[in-house]
Amino acid sequence: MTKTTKYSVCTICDIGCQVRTQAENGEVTRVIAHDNPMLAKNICFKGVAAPRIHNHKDRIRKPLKRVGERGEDKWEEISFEQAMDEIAEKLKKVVEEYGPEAFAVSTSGWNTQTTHALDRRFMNLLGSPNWTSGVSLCAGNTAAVNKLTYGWFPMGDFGATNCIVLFGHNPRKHSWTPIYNQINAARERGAKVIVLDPRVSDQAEVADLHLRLRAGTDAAMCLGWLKVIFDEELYDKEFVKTWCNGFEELKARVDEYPLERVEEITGVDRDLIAEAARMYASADGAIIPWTPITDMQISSTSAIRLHSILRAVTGNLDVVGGETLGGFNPDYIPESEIGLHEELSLAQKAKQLGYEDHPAYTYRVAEMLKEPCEKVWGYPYADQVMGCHMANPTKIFRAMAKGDPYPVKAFFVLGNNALMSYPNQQQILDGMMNQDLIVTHELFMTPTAMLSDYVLPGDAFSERNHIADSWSWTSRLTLSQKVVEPPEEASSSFQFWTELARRFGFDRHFPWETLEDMLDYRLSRSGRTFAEFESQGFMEMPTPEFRKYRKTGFATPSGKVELFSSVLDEMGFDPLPYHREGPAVSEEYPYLVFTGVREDPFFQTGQRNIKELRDRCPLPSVFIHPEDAAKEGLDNGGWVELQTDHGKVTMQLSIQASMKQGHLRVPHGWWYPELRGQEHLSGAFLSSDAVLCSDDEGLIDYEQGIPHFKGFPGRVVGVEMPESLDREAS
Ligand SMILES: Nc1nc2c(c(=O)[nH]1)N[C@H]1C(S)=C(S)[C@@H](COP(=O)(O)OP(=O)(O)OC[C@H]3O[C@@H](n4cnc5c(=O)[nH]c(N)nc54)[C@H](O)[C@@H]3O)O[C@H]1N2
Ligand SMILES: Nc1nc2c(c(=O)[nH]1)N[C@H]1C(S)=C(S)[C@@H](COP(=O)(O)OP(=O)(O)OC[C@H]3O[C@@H](n4cnc5c(=O)[nH]c(N)nc54)[C@H](O)[C@@H]3O)O[C@H]1N2
Ligand code: SF4
Ligand SMILES: [Mo]
Repeated sequence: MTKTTKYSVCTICDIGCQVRTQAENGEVTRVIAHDNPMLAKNICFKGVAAPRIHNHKDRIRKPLKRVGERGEDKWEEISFEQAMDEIAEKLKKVVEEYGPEAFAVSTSGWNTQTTHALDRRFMNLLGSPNWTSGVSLCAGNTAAVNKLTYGWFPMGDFGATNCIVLFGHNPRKHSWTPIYNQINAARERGAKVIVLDPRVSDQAEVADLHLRLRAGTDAAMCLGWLKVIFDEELYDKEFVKTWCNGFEELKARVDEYPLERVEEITGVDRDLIAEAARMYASADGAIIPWTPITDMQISSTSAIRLHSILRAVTGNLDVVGGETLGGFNPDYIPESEIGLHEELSLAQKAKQLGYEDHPAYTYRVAEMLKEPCEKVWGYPYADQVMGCHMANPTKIFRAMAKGDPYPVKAFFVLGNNALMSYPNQQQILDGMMNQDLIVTHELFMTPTAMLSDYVLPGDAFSERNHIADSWSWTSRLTLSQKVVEPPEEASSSFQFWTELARRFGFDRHFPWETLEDMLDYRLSRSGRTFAEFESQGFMEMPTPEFRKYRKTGFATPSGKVELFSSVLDEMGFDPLPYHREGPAVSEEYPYLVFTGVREDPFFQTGQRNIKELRDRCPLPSVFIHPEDAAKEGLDNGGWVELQTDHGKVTMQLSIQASMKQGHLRVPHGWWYPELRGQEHLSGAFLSSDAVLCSDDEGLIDYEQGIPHFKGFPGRVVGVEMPESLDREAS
């Protein structure tokens, strides 16, 4: 028996813990804690279950070609060569007939980390701007919107901070474990923690202050904090005077939000709002870590900008214990360069879906920030978390379904369950049914894969070499080593894009034969190869430098922190942040529904087929407050339909005293792998939050076109248990 132990970056979820992976006789056997004591606690039970996932009997191991009707789930096995030849031929046909913009890609770098921006490179050479990702509802869009204000997406200095503000964000032992550990360590040092959450979340339970705001009112809350900070002169006057533009204009806007108004909007007592604002502003080093809550609401752009503005005016930018603007790691060629964004013509960039109406994270803004980005960060298309020049997903699905404003006819999905990962699931289905070519690169037969023409088997993190750089969010490089070969014909997304590129004659731009060649290339400026890197250690990070802006200015058009956004102004949007109310509850739909509260055993739409994990959470639940349940006459554990004016889902009811009255929680990502062959698309429409949430023009954030997942009107109605979900009977 030969036993191997290697360093890995776990990609079961997207925080990328550093762990170790063991294999015996060519099979992954265990994922264990890191041998560095600083990293040893960063592992959760999903990571421990990785061998169960990587060795699972249902993993796709051979390229599959559709033989039945689309979505019928009937396949024949073909060779990788044949699959790539046919895919290339069909994509060429779509491009000839409809133009390169008729080709769209949806992906999620966390799962297909071996892409190295070769998808963008291929698309840019071909002429298509229509790349999007699940990160458009997560840290990707936050990164792009942060750039509007100070040209970079910072990372909180958890190690030295004295105050942590969590807007909904709820890291815990089995959810974003490293951040949970860092918050705990800070708390033990005496740092204060402020939580803003309608529920009593895990973090709220142990917070110094808990503000139970109404869902979807984060922007108003931040405006209230600014009101206190300005009125009580708690801001960093010197920094504001020297480094910020538009202070007077912002102050006038903030004056429109006296605490009485903020109390009315958020439902939080004005004294508590003031206390929290003071605690944050007067801490010596305070952070507002990234949160997905403000990535998914009708005032998303304003709310994210308000976090940026709070960081800036309180003097927390690029200081010890505040928010660090790290910049690119000089030893690793960033995806921003590999993507070849300068190859795409301005005319094609302007066709990017979202460019006209909801441009905040599209090429339109990237072009406006090009010069300052190059000056400050060394790259014109400085991208972080892959989010800085994306197409708008809603617009892509509309173009796929309706040909509006032009047809999209070929759709590639890599490491993303696109059908269920954006709002308005019916439109996504309509769009997919209307394609000439769909290709999915996956580990498992997801509902999205079932709708494809070709399904290619992907590799998993134990089967590939990688150096993770958090998609340029931090400047840390972490080693992930291959410990076993991918099963049968499974292969990396690197291989997919290079093989496709060769079939399009882009060989010159895709000179790499192997993934290791690619890693050698990315390390080339440091004069090392991947083999040398892995022999030298498992992690590298440049020594942080602070207040770098004193040398370079900020990467914005004015070189300052733009409290008044010149970019938004130039595009005809409100240059100052505001609160916009989500759709109102009514007699018919009296509750505010929010999506989220991730379940511990699963990452997003994944792992429902992994027994060890599924047993921990067999079925999806709607959370409701006890008094609301009593009012509705509903019992704990009973079956309900959660209905909105957009759709309905079926789940169990979970009565929880921690819920805020008037609110309902719907989980994300439920489908039923065990119902394959029984229910259409394995029950993808039975319990998915994406069915409930609309993406109508009037209901999305103006600047980015982001849906309002945090507080849309709904109701619950008791129903019989759906037969197909009777787990006892099955
Ligand atoms: N409706 C709705 N949509 C949402 C959200 C929501 O709450 N509601 N949340 C948003 C958020 S926060 C995020 S981060 C995104 C997440 O979006 P994604 O990160 O794309 O997550 P999933 O959509 O679950 O798709 C992941 C797929 O990748 C596959 N996979 C896993 N590892 C690998 C691999 O190594 N290679 C390949 N090829 N495939 C792999 C899994 O089997 C799974 O099917 O979704 C966003 N979309
Ligand atoms: N086990 C596990 N861990 C995960 C994931 C997973 O799928 N499974 N996904 C990872 C990913 S990609 C992400 S994005 C994160 C998400 O994880 P978190 O950042 O923790 O976000 P959620 O779990 O969606 O919701 C957190 C809290 O937001 C509150 N909330 C709801 N609406 C609002 C609102 O309008 N305003 C405010 N202030 N609070 C609100 C909810 O009550 C909830 O307690 O988790 C990561 N960690
Ligand atoms: S939190 Fe768990 S699933 Fe996520 S990267 Fe870490 S070990 Fe893996
Ligand atoms: Mo996320």
